[in-house]
Formats: sequence, structure tokens, C-alpha cells
Amino acid sequence: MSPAPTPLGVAVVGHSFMGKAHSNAWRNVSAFYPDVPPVARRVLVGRDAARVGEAAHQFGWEETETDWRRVLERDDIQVVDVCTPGHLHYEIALAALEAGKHVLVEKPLSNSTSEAERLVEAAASARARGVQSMVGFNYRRVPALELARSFVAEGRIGAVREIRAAYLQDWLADDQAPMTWRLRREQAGSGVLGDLGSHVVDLLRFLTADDISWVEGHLATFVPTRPGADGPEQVTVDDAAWALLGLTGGAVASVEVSRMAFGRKNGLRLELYGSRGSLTFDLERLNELWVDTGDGGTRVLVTEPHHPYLDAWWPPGHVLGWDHTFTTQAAEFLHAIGTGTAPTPSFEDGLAVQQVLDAVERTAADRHETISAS
Ligand code: SOE
Repeated sequence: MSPAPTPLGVAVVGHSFMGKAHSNAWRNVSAFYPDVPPVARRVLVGRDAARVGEAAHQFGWEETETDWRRVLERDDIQVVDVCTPGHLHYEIALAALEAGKHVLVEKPLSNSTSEAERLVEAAASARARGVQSMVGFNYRRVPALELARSFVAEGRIGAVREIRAAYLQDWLADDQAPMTWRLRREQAGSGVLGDLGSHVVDLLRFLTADDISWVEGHLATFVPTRPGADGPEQVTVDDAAWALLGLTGGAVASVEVSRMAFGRKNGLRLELYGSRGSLTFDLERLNELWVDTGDGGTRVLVTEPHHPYLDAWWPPGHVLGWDHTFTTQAAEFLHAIGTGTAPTPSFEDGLAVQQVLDAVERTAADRHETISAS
């Protein structure tokens, strides 16, 4: 019997919601994807020693650290996974790549196009040294969405003409919902546009294999102040955003994103209309894909072993959830590291998304026209 391969040491920076989602993925990946390089959960990093200690205990990390820089000095860490608020992505990812670590960055890649451009350069030179990087657009790993991508590529719905995309949550619908870093421009870069709009723009590019060629946007901040730790604090980002996007293949997409849509907890709905049929997906029913090719439509329950990613999981009908997407994402990243191939979504994909988000903001500021009642 050949000796077991040495596991890759992983460090996750950040231990809140996304840090936990990623921790869960690192905990499960070697068990469900035995063919990719195994991992050791070495260090969970966070500034608050007590809170990071609790999260590390919960998810089985070997150690904790309060300064991410110390992790980069260690020889037993090969993978750094950045799950911090957006304003820290750039500095940590850049330093990690320069230290020779494979880097996974939670979406959006960065808070600005200029930062994303610099990260793309750093990732390209790291790639030449065999160091891989990837952006955490986890919805690419939803089996039904990968199936939808393949159906579009095979021409099952013909040429895509129109896309309707809405990603709606409601955790900010209450005016008294407290201030968070996600509502401060200096930390989050933008509001729902970057948080949920980045997923949508990435999925449009992923599903169609097109780029975005033109943009018209509109942003709204409905609740300008929120209760902060020291009294009312100004919200400096958008609460809701809308955009019309032109795709290089000729399709037009209407996009709506909000965190103030009462009743929608994590509703991501995508409708693609082509010259021969349509595809419909709703994250609240993520194991299903609706396919209509003029025959009245069919619901495909995407749980068969031949469906994307399903062979790693349960028998038919034993549905997957949101958390599986992060485990599959980790597996894809490890597969790329193991085979020395560049994973997707790449930092180039992260930059392309950031450019669209920035264009939405610019057009939202420029193109507003008031029509007065006569
Ligand atoms: C919060 O709006 C959030 O956690 C996003 O940041 C994630 O990317 C999304 O998957 C779920 O909602």
C-alpha cells in the first residue's frame, strides 16, 4: 500500500457566516471527494480570540490565530481561504499569493476594479509558479445551474434572447435592523449590488459563456440611517439595485437585487428565454430545473448520479442544499491544485464582475432623469 498523501494545510481567515460555510466545506471535502488532495484544517483566523476560539472548536480547526500575517509565514499552510469583509480581500489575497499560498477568495473578489486588476496580475504571476487562485462564486456549483449551463451550451433552448434575474433577501427590510459592515462603503465597497449583484453577474456570464457588453443601472437607498453601536449611523451603500445588461451573444438581461424584499429570505430566480425554449431556476427549490422547449415544460429533479456533482453525494431524490455548494467548490479548488490546472471562477472572472458592478454604479449616477407630472 502506498503511503497516504501529505494533506494540504488550510487556513481560513474569517469566522462569521461565510467563515462558517467555508469551515463546514473544509471539514467535509476529504470525506466526500476522496480523489482530490486531502486537507488538514490547520488554522482559523479572526481578530477576536474568544469568538474565533468558539468557531474553531465548533468546526474542528486545530489552532486559531488573531493575525493573518503569521499564517503566511508558516510552512505547514498551503491554502489560504479569505472570508473577511470585502475591504480586506485585496491585502490578504495579495500577500498570500506573494507568500506562495494557493488562494480562494469569497466573492466579490475585491471592492474596486483597480484592486481586482492588481489581484489578476498577482494571480497570473503566481500561476506561473504553480500557485492557484479562485473566487468563491459558490452558486456555480449548484447542480441544477451547472446543468442549465450545459443545456445552454448544447443549444437546447437555442439562442438566448432574454434573461430575467432577481436575487432578493429581506434581512434589511426592517428600518430598525442594526448597522453592519455590509452597509458601510469603506468596508463593503457597495451594498446589495456587490453582495448579491456579484453572484447574478457571475451567473449570467457562467450560464451563457458571454461577457457583458453594455450596462444601464439604477440604485436606491431606502433607509439612510440605521441604529449603530453609538447611536444612528449613516448607511453609505445601496439597499436595492436594478440593471439592464447587454450580453455579447445578443441577449438582454434585467437584473434586480435587494435585501429589503419582505418574505424573500434567499430568493435567487433566473429565467432564460431562448429562440427554442426556456430554463427557469429558483434557489428556494435548488434541486429543480424547469425546462420548456415548446412541449409544455418539464421539471428536472437534478439528483441523478449522472447530473453534475451528484455522484459524490446521495442516491436519487436525496436532495442537496446550499451548504453542499461550498464543499464542491473546495473540491474543485483542490482538484485544480492537485492537477496543476487553473481553476474557475478565476480572478479574471472576479475582475470581469467587478467591472460590471462599477459600470452599474456609474450609469446609475449619470443617467437619472426626472419626469414631472404636467
Ligand atoms: C448575505 O446577503 C449573503 O450571505 C451573501 O453575502 C452570500 O453571498 C449569499 O450566498 C447569501 O447571502
